[in-house]
Amino acid sequence: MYNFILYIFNILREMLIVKKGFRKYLYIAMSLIMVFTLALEAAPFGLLTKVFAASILYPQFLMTADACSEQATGGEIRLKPDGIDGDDSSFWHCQWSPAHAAHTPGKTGTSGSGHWYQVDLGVEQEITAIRYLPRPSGNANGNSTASTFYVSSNGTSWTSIGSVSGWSTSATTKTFTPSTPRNGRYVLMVSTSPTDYFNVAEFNVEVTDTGRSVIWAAAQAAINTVKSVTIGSVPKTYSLASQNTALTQIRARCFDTGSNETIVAAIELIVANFLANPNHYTFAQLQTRIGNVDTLLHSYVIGTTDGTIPQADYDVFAALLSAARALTASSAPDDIDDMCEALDNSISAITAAVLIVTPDFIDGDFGSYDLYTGGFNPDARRFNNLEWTGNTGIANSEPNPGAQALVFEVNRVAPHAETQAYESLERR
Ligand SMILES: [Ca+2]
Repeated sequence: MYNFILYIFNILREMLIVKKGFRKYLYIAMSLIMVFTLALEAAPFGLLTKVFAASILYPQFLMTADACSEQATGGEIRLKPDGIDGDDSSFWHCQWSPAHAAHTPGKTGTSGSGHWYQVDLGVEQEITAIRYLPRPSGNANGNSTASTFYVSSNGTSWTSIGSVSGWSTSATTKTFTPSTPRNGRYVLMVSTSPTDYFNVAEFNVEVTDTGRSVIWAAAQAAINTVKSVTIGSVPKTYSLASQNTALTQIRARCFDTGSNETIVAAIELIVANFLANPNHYTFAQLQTRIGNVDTLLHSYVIGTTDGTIPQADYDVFAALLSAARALTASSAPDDIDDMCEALDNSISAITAAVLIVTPDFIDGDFGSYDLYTGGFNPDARRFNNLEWTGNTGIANSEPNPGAQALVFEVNRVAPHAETQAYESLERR
């Protein structure tokens, strides 16, 4: 950018090559300016390059936030990280309930008083601007209209880089630009008006672009991937601890020195390692499941009558148990996961395989009954009023409500065209 401007400037100067009168003095003046600008740009200053260097938004995921207080209890929780989460609708707010001990606490190391919000960039940057977005419209309590900005290299010694006043309370982003870019790792905003409250929906810092955007973009994509998994304790989910470890590692790589390619590769490796290690069942959990299924299966007799399990079904479950017992503690974690899931599924499958040859409501035993958990027993609908005698609360001649949760016993009294003979009812 700087060289291009200088190039254009030189062309214009050469166009004034006729050296007499006003043009002569203009030529001399432009030549002097060129010499001056070249001197400014000469090593080690490079001042013009800095002036023309592009600013870039510093990633919020590399920041940590601190503040004078936060609203951490009650119906509305407004925490410090809410100001750097990229979400305009969430916001940090100084504590208001119970009332803040001192509503103008000030910031140690700065003059004056006022609620404050600060971010740690993790590493020193050349700060070119600070953006402040107050809480969403509808309630402007604590929307700062005047404030002073500071930078620090250590978080304790602060240097003022300017103040603003007269900002509107509207829920729009305001930008503070220091007179010159300022170096700092910590950026502090002390609100001086209003004095009762302060909030921050989004706090952003613009810095001089030093060519790290490729790394930041890769890190952001990596963070999105790591955050996209399901957190839990069962297989194919990931532990919260491993997710947090991966996120910490990704952020740490962003501060590494080295080529962009090397750092991006390291970030991608972190993601790959994280994804390759979801939760697994332990071998002990497999053993427990084997014991449970074995006990259940052998609680039934192999047979063809009520309450028995057919030989073919038994063989299937016995084969599953045999395969499960063949696994060892050093078997592939995925194999142990799959077997645990298969054993879990077999619990309901074994129960379903147990024979019910005679429905309870036609077994001649009034002490047994069918329970349909769906709200009514569909088999009860198969009998018309006259045929229904199962419910002890309904006399033979009274209408059948038609939707029974319990069917105790059904006795056929008279045929009906729409009635299916109970003898032909299939086992459910
Ligand atoms: Ca927010």
